[in-house]
Amino acid sequence: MAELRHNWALEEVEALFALPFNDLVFQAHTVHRKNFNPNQVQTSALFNIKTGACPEDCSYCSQSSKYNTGIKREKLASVEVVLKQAKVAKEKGATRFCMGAAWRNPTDKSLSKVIPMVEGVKAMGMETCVTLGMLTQAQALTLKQAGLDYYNHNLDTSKENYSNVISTRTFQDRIDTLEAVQNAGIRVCSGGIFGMGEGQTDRASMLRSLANLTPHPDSVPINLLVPIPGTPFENVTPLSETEFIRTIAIARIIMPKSVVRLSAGRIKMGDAMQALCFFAGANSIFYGEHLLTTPNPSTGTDQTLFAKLGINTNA
Ligand code: SAM
Ligand code: DTB
Ligand code: SF4
Repeated sequence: MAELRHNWALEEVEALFALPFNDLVFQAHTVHRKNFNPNQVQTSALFNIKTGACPEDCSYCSQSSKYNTGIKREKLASVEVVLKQAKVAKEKGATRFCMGAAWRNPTDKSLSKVIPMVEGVKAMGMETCVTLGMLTQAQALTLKQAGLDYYNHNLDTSKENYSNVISTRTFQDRIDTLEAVQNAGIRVCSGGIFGMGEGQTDRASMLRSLANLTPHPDSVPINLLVPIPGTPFENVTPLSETEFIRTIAIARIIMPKSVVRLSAGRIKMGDAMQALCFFAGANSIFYGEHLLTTPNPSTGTDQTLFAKLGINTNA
């Protein structure tokens, strides 16, 4: 079996994008089969533990304080509310519970309030994941001690396109946090958003940056932009379905052992589109009616789709 590579050249990733669709997807599916059960999809539930009023200016986000998106701001949820949500998610069949906060970075005080949430979810027998913005090395170690399994921190877009999307932090800031997370021994969940008006070279560059991390992220969320009214990206021309499937296929080929998550954007995708994403190598979804601030297919809808496709979840 081919070794895991961390030295992808941009031209090599661009050459994958240039392949005929059938050749690319066949190659991706072949890699997928060698490394995973192709009929198994992992399910993660998401819960927003702190909503809105974020000081960052990410042009895609409903929760940035810079844009008028009509979002209802909410302070950090209580441990009780979070654990109640986690219980519902577990009963519905989610195997991982991801908690998100609209922060640039947590203060040590706010982090101390997240710790019992991580401990509580873990005690329920689910995998734990949080996404809280930038972390210091000490904060990453605190989360590790609490038993955190995964930290989600997306590269979001290419280094070259970064300043067109976010001006309040740099691409390198993201890399620094990923390093702190990895040094602490927490598994890394990192991916990006596609369909923000970026070029194909940006898509190739971002996937390359992920694949050239050593080790590869354990989990790679591939988000299709959910256009949010009031944000600078509300009217961006949507990405074609075939181009999105290509991004999944290439993520699978260049990060053969990572779990690739078909993340935001599923609400607008039909059965055949999702089926092709799973065929191209996606083997995880966000499961449950809500993402952070936008809707996601219901668990019933997903169960019906999985039954049609003969897909098992690992619940
Ligand atoms: N504030 C933290 C951060 O930015 O890392 C954690 C929460 S943030 C909402 C988590 C991720 O959600 C972002 O990195 C981005 O990839 C994704 N996201 C946010 N808004 C989105 C949208 N409208 N469409 C698709 N993905 C989105
Ligand atoms: C990720 O890559 N996607 C999730 C999660 N990590 C935190 C977030 C998707 C957000 C979609 C828009 C919203 O619901 O606000
Ligand atoms: Fe804040 Fe995260 Fe939204 Fe950016 S993506 S505005 S950091 S919540």
